[in-house]
Amino acid sequence: MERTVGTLTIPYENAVANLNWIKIIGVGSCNVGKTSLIKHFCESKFTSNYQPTVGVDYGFKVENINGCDVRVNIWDFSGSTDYLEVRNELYSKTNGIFLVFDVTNATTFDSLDQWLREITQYSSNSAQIFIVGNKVDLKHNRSVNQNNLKKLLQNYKCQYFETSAATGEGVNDMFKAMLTTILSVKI
Ligand SMILES: Nc1nc2c(ncn2[C@@H]2O[C@H](COP(=O)(O)OP(=O)(O)O)[C@@H](O)[C@H]2O)c(=O)[nH]1
Ligand SMILES: [Mg+2]
Repeated sequence: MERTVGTLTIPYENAVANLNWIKIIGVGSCNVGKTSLIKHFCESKFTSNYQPTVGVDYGFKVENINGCDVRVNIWDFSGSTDYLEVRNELYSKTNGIFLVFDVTNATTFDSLDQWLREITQYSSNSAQIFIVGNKVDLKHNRSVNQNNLKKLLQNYKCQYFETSAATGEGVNDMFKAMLTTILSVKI
């Protein structure tokens, strides 16, 4: 449709109202790949240079899920406990949380319990929680015990996804499943 530069064909309020706004946050220990997963989903990028997130990282994307346009706002919380106050603030009004561990680093898996306690304390009950085992491309270095993983998933009744931000394996599937679940609860 023709339009003059700087003007919208429909009022701004209507354009924005047509988009469902969704807030997703990524949590988990440092270095597990939260920023990389967001970058992959929002910008189809991957970098192997590690740049620790200071405080918070942000990405957004407009996605069409089952005929519904959604603007997804994704926040990457720093895994460092120094930023506890920032994280607690940002937990508010969250629709979905992806809790990431690194399948090659059992310590990051062991800390999931503590993260789940923090999540249940600070986020709203309606927030959908997904657990993500990232770095599955490093097949030979897997070190997380599968039985412990099964037990954790049974305890918390969360959906589980395996991803590689390096190859992209499972990344879009994970975010799309999150969005579909969030929309089905929201609408
Ligand atoms: N091999 C591999 N490396 C990854 C993957 N995801 C992230 N990384 C690397 O792990 C490091 C930490 O990633 P980053 O996204 O900054 O982690 P964050 O601290 O959780 O945000 C970086 O060097 C990434 O390149 C992955 O799926 N596979
Ligand atoms: Mg980060």
